[in-house]
Amino acid sequence: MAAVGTWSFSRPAVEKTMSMLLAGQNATDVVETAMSEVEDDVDTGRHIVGRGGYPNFKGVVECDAAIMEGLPGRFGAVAALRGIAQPCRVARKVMDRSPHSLLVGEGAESFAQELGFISEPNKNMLSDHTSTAYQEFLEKNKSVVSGHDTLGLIALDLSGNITVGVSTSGAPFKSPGRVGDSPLPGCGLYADHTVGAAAATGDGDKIMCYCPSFHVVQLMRQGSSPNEACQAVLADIQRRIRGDTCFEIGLIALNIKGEVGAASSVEFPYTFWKQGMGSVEKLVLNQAS
Ligand code: SD4
Repeated sequence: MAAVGTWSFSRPAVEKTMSMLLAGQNATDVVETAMSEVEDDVDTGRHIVGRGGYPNFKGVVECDAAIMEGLPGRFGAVAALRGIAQPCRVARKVMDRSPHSLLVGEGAESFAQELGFISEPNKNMLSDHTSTAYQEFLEKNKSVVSGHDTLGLIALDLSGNITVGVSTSGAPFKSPGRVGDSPLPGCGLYADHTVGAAAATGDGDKIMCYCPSFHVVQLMRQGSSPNEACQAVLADIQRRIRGDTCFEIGLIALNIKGEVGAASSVEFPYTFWKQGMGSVEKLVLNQAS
């Protein structure tokens, strides 16, 4: 059993994952529950996940989320979803209950409503912080918020099942309808039950051009450790952009032996737990000295 999550704000999700895995729950239930708690809490998501995420340039919160099990064909995602505080739960329903894999916008919202999700007015999706930031954005006519974040979470359960989930409100003050890397399989996340799983965070408009999560899992399949795989994928991106400053990207990976790895182009805290550890540990890559 093991779990890893992106950024410091994944700690409560990884702690929840730890306690649910120790109670014998399966990886998919654990990822869905742990992610949705962060999504619904305006304080733990760094204003970039679910309720309390930054809105688009028209002031409307639009979320992307996805979940992928290691078993073939087990993927569900939503994109540009409005009014639903826990998009990861809708992504799970897409995986389990829809003949499709990715639903967007109004169609995703209608699907959620049909399954009993309550669609909330946009004002309930904003927090005091994001309302103020949006007013500043309107007044200055430019974004006063920098950086990109996604909650990514990978869990490996007692039976060896591995599941990865991601959730984000996307780039702050983005164009309405903009979709990032997070809900795209192979880009924001990927899992294979014979190998392991990976997730990405950062500038999704760039990340989606490189399919880094699939690439990490492929390298692990060929024998790389999670850390070697993440580092090799980042090095490959850096080689392909030929010396330009690398866009913001962070990668996490977990293999089915419970080994963890990460790589990033920026300072990147992530949190990790493995069976035998008493508590969740925070690790930081590229920490500024
Ligand atoms: C995205 N990778 O939508 C995600 C999260 C993000 O600013 O970068 N938010 O591009």
